Amino acid sequence: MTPFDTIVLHGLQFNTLIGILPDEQNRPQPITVDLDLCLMPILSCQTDDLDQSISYAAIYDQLFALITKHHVGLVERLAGLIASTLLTDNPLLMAVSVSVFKPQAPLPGPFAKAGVSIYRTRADFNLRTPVDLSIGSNLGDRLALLQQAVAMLAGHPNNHIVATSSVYETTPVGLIEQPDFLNLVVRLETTLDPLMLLSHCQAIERQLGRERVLHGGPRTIDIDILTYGSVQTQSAELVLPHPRLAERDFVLIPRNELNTGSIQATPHVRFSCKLP
Ligand code: PH2
Ligand code: MG
Ligand code: MG
Repeated sequence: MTPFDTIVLHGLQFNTLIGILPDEQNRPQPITVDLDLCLMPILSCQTDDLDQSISYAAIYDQLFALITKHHVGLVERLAGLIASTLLTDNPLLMAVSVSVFKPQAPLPGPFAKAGVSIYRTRADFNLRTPVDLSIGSNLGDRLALLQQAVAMLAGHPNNHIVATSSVYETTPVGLIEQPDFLNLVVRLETTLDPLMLLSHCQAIERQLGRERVLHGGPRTIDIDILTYGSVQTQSAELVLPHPRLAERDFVLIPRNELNTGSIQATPHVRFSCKLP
């Protein structure tokens, strides 16, 4: 099952120059385009705010501009161009299926449909999204664990680390009868979609000995996605932006350091140092 919600635009009709036969070079012909636009789910779908979705009228305009501007030979090339343009111009679009049909394709006999169908993700076009992650540790060699987590994030071919905050020692928030944490915020660019990134973070947590015993209890490593571009999503797996982002000094202060370059002090945040 796809993890995405899909906006469907099927049977869009245009007239354009397309084809590789001499006959097709000067005579525009009809094409039909089907689009399935994959977005991160908003569980409740409880908003009329178009900022959280994609306007299909805007998509139509982008498609129209592209199809009337470019004269390509193969339907494959047109489908690829549509996929890359839509993914580039719409940061909330995680993946797209594009089908292009030529109802008047030059075939020797009758046919129902002739065309191509492709599925492409942001990673296919190396489109990077800025992401902030919060990492915390309060069991074991905390600093070494933070370092390893950052190295493992950087080791993924689809991730590029942009900046890391200082490491802060913080008093526990929530369950207070546990050791102090070391926390930092990592800013990266990724071509993974949010759920793939979440899986990668969870794989790192497992490899660094994370055991889920007590909810909110001590942990060797905890990696939380704070923001993924401007994406908003709510599902059983993932809520973005992180719902407690704005309440927690151990997130706000390192994140503020990345945004402003300066370090604030509060009672919850005791000392800071750079990752070795
Ligand atoms: N993580 C929690 C709960 N409380 N407190 C601090 N200081 N640092 C954390 O990373 C932290 C916490 C749940 O993930
Ligand atoms: Mg957490
Ligand atoms: Mg977590």
